[in-house]
Amino acid sequence: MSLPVLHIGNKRLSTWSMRPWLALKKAGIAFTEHLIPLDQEDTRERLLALSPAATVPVLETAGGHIWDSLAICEWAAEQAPSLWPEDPAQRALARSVTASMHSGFSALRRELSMDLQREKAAKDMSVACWADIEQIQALWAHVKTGEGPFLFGTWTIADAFFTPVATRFDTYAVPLSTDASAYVKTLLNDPVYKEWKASALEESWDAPFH
Ligand SMILES: N[C@@H](CCC(=O)N[C@@H](CS)C(=O)NCC(=O)O)C(=O)O
Repeated sequence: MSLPVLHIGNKRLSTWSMRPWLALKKAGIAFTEHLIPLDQEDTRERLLALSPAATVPVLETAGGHIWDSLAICEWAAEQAPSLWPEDPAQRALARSVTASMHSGFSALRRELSMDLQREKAAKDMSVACWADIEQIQALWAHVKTGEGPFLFGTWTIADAFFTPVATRFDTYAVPLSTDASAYVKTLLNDPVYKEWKASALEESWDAPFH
């Protein structure tokens, strides 16, 4: 059977694509990747050919196409259960913080867009963005077990969802608590993330068409 194909956006920019890419790699699930450049004249048409959501990531499997970063991560966790914590209460908590990231923090997402090629520099931010930054740190402090470097000790999907946040905190030189800084460092020094980043730094970029 042929390998699943993970359709992704530009590695430099696509936070949603990064999450399942990290999860599949961490799970040791073999896949090939296919990049669809974002913001080009034919992007929407190419995305619509993959899913009615017209977004990346999409995982093309023998059983069908799966879209949405969280759905793809859940597919991976069915094969590699260690992508979530083993303890049911911790697993529920991990799903809660992951869902918070998946559906929230819109000011942070809007104002501090991920760009792995951007030169590190602070930026003016709205009150709403500062509130998101505070809330994320509070979330981390609430769940972090202290038993390992990641939120739930070993690496889980929750860490995949916060890795793009860590890149934003780094790129935009956001001042953080000591614990939050240490966690950001852990995420950014992770070898699997570094593999993604190395490709992102090599990407060329065609100007957006609109
Ligand atoms: N909730 C979706 C969001 C996916 C999303 O918004 N992806 C962006 C790229 S990062 C996209 O495909 N945008 C459509 C476009 O650029 O035309 C997920 O988790 O996968």
